Amino acid sequence: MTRIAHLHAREVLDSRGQPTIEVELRCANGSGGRAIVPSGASTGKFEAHELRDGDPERYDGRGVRRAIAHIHETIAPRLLGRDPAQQEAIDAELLALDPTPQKTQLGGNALLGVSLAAAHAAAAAQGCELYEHLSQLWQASAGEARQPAPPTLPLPMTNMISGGLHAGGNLDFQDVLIQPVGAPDYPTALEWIVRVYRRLGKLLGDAGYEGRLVGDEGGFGPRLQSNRQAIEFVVQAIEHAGLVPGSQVNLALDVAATHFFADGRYRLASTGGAVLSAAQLIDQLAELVDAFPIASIEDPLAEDDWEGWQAITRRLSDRVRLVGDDLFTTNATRLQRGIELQAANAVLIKVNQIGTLTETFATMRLANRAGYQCVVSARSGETEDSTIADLAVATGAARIKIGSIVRSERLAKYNRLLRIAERVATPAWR
Ligand code: 2PG
Ligand code: MG
Repeated sequence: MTRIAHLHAREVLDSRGQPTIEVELRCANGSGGRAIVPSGASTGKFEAHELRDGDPERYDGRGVRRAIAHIHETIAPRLLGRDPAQQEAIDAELLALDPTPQKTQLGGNALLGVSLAAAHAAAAAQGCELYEHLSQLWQASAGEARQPAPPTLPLPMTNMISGGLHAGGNLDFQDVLIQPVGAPDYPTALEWIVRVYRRLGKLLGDAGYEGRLVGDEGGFGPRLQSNRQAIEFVVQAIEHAGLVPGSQVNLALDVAATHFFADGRYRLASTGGAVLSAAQLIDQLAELVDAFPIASIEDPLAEDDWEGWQAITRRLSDRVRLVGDDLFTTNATRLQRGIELQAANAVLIKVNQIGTLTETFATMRLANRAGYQCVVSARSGETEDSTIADLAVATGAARIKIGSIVRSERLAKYNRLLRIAERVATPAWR
């Protein structure tokens, strides 16, 4: 066992050139750990609060010096001398320091940086890989009631075409993604993804669309006619890659419907400005599921539209994973409500939506108990930090969503999984 001797936070930049927090934690035995906090663009309103300075003189008000001051002045004095491996105790201390529901006092970003850095430091102190340490924590957190799954490699769901708030184009849906479900192992899955991505770029270019400009997560951002056309291009790219759409590589959508929902209606720009009720949007999505090998739809409806969520779950849950992102915001209380209402059948897991590792585990445990699939996800604003790769492995999560396979903040995670795959070979999807 060792003790936390020093806690230091600094401002660094994320993949959009926005400031974020890096926390570095040093232990008495000389080991240490470091973590960087990600940041979303299409955020849900129930997410943990991202504390920004609001000073227009620096980074247009998006600096994070106040949150960093909270780490140095309020959090550090309470954590010095503690064992970094005591994750639950550390996170409980963080929550005691900021008991507000959305971590508005100290900032969810301040709490998360410290929570994750502690895990990194604890792994280093034990001389083990981060996923091994996280696996120990995960197993312990499950108690005796249920033996949690051993570490596995998650199936990547990878962004091919970007729309919504992540790209400058005209598509309403935020992502059209692929899932290489027929791949025998993670390295093969990754090669298939890259192959499809390359074929897609060529197809878009040949058709006169921009086949190289990419959105925030590296997916192509062409100005297409419709969401449907984006899906058609991706199916064609799978075929051109010599793979079978459906059995080898299927599709997933992140509709991110919250961002085009206003006054009880869904307002689609790319289909001639159609204004739809929830029932009409569900009809359109069901048509797409009938026409294409779509296996997963994230945020098909808005974050407050519980009735719409219930309706789509009744209609499609036997064929499609319905993933709650803005709906649940990795929050166990909201997920519990979803389980009771039978809304969705999968949950997106983003550590910065909730703010501590312990709370993330709690949400994932609840999901596992209720048979909801866990999809560990990056944010659109990311960095070289690859913690979520280890988290997905440690918890045996079914899927990981990192964005596309270009841009190094994404590849930090894909490449981390390649390293882990040398030691943990079992794919979560087979
Ligand atoms: C999402 C994420 C990642 P953001 O909606 O699932 O793709 O986007 O980080 O902007 O919320
Ligand atoms: Mg989403």
